[in-house]
Amino acid sequence: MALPTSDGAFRDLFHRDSANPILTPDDWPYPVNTVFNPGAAHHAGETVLLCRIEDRRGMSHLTVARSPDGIHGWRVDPKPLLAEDPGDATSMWGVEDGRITYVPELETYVIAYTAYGPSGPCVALATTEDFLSVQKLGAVMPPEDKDAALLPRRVNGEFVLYHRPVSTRDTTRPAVWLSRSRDLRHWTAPEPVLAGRQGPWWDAVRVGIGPAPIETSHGWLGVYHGVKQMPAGPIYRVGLVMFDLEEPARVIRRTPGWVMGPEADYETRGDVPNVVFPTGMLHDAETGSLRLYYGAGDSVIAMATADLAEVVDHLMQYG
Ligand code: BMA
Repeated sequence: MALPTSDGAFRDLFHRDSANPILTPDDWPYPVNTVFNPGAAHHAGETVLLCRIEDRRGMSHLTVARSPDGIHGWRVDPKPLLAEDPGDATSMWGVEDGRITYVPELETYVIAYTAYGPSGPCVALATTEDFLSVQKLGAVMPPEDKDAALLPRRVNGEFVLYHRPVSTRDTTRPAVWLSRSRDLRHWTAPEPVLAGRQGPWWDAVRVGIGPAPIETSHGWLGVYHGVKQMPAGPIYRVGLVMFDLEEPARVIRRTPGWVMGPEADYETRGDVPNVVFPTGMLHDAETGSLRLYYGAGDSVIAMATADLAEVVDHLMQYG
């Protein structure tokens, strides 16, 4: 449902698929608690989702699901692609929220995920060519840091990783920063990119990057989550941002309002009610459509489509 306003900020750009939720715990070949926050990729003519599963101990792992059209006919792997490592302090409590980027230069997919251990969540990377096996690069940012996504190519000779460190001075308002690297292993000190707005704003409490941003002629199109704290709990919604193509730390456009928020019943209930948490975005160059994959209520996976040109037009009206 659109909520029209004078500035168009709430325009209905994203359309929920009628098959939503497209993946739930009932689709899993083994017992799980919840299925959410998937990374997305085109691979071998199919859509691959790298789904976060919370098991019945409370720990998370990442498992692959494949579908011919990205909506129906999912085939779920019988075991995880990435899981907790009891011998590794950074991931002994599991792995969460993998965002996938295909990097043509490396001819590989890079998975940026949250490794979780006693020191807190931190950003880790792994690569895969086939979604059957992975090469782990391990933790690349110290805790507490999460919500990382890599750009698909170097900018001025360096790979660029958005991530969300928590400052020890202001632990209540985590924000998006970025780091740069020539080899995906050694990263520069974080540079601030995007902070929550203050007071009553829908994204005042925290913001984090969603899926890996997509390159457009106007800039890098990013989707982010923003949180508002209500007496009944937090509300996670979705906003749009455009980063400068040559200077991806520079925000050139940002929607004032959210473009998607929890409305459907599968978004307003669940283990964490009122959460729409986008982690996968695929662009179909032939049709110009975008598919946004997201966790709903931290319990199931849903998808919404949009038209890339419409999304960019909408975003470009805001300074
Ligand atoms: C964030 C992350 C996500 C989760 C979201 C809503 O901080 O932990 O994994 O989906 O909160 O609970």
